[in-house]
Amino acid sequence: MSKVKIYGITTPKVPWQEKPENLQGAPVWRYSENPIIGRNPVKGVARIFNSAVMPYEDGFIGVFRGEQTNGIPYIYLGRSQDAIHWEFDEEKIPFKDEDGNDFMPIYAYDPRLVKVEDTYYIMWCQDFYGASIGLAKTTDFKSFTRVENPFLPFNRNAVLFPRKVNGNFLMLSRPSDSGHTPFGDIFLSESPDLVYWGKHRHVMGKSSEWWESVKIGGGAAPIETSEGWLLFYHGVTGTCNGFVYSIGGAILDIDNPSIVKYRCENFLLTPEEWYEERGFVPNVAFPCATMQDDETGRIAIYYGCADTYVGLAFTQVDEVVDYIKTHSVVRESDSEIGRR
Ligand code: BMA
Repeated sequence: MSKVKIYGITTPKVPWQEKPENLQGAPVWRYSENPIIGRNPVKGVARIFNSAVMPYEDGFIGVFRGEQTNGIPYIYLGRSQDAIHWEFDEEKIPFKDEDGNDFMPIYAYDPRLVKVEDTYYIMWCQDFYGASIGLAKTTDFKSFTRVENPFLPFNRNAVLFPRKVNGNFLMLSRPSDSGHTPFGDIFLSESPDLVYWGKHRHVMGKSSEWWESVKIGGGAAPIETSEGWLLFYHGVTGTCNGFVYSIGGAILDIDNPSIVKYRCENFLLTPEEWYEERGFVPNVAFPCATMQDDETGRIAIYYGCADTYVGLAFTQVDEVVDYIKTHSVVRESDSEIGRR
């Protein structure tokens, strides 16, 4: 039994490998058979990456960013019995509007999948006169209803919290620009009904640590723990050869998640393996989901690799929380309520 308690959806079937004995640095280690999804995974799709999964019925389900052979990204549904080997629908997810009419985005990428109460929500980046957030709901993974776009353009990296806090839905997002965005902090917004969003708060900014000195963005849905909301996010640095995306970790206050309690000054995982360093966009580790088991404290992190593959990494809640706390540097703009 782990010391740090995990709440919310947990599963003893979470994929797992023990920590390698020679692991250096942060207690996050890669699955030895990575990448778990290779190139040309389904007809008409050249690459799947930046995708989100969760337990469903007696197995697992996921929403996957598929780069079609015409280069346009879209979201595909996938199913698995072990959360490692996936089968994908050949058809894109068929979104409808609230009147039941087809309502397909022009493009769709970086989906997250979060269950709040009895409903599954998918949020992604799409065109709304510029890159912005799309939102849809389903209860059966057969019909998918889009609800109002939560935010104005430009915005990316939206992820809902897995439960309401103080009676409201909460969503993290990263306001951005129309291009590849050389800036960006994580913000929090609240809604009573998923239609009207407000009470916007600054959560945390890019930092003076070089690995996240250009921009940061929400990653996996925050995990509720006895220490606060455990957040795996991405941090970006700029080099003479372009951006490098790493995975970072922070813990947010449970009742006021715009307050950062701990924030790890070191990355938890940075591109090192061939499938992270080499691909359509080199040097990208981009977390979009986790699955966890409350009994053992095991956490599996699903992350996009080099905009080409899906990778799997593991950590244990006590170890990662301890590492984040031991290496925590929280600045004033992180620890305040985030309202100006
Ligand atoms: C971001 C998004 C991600 C992508 C990353 C690296 O702006 O487009 O989907 O993984 O860039 O290319």
